[in-house]
Amino acid sequence: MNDADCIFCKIAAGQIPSTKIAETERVLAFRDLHPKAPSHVLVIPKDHYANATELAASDPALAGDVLAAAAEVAVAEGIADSGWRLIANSGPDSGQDVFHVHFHVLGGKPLGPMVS
Ligand code: DGP
Repeated sequence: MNDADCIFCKIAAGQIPSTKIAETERVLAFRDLHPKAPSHVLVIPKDHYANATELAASDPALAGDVLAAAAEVAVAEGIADSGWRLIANSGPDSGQDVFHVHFHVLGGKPLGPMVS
């Protein structure tokens, strides 16, 4: 599955450059263009799903692969022990900007409380 107008589909296909951290057949991790923490990596399924709701309903095994990849990224980034945050903005109220499901892996400093 692929959406011709989707920027993360283009990154997954190598049509737009990104700084890759990890890659499997179905999952890609790459640095966020506008990092909000010393370590800020986006983990995506290469297939196009609009948000976490759609991914979990359509392919829960792939959702698990994405979660496992996020944890591996945290280890690779050296933030697994100090602590890290996993965020998937999903839908209008969340402030989601890119409508290809992505999980933010954030860490490398005390992150403070979650926003309400
Ligand atoms: P969200 O608000 O949860 O949809 O976050 C989208 C994130 O995607 C945001 O932190 C910036 C990042 N982003 C947007 N366009 C690009 C891009 O072309 N390359 C990379 N590496 N990150 C991008």
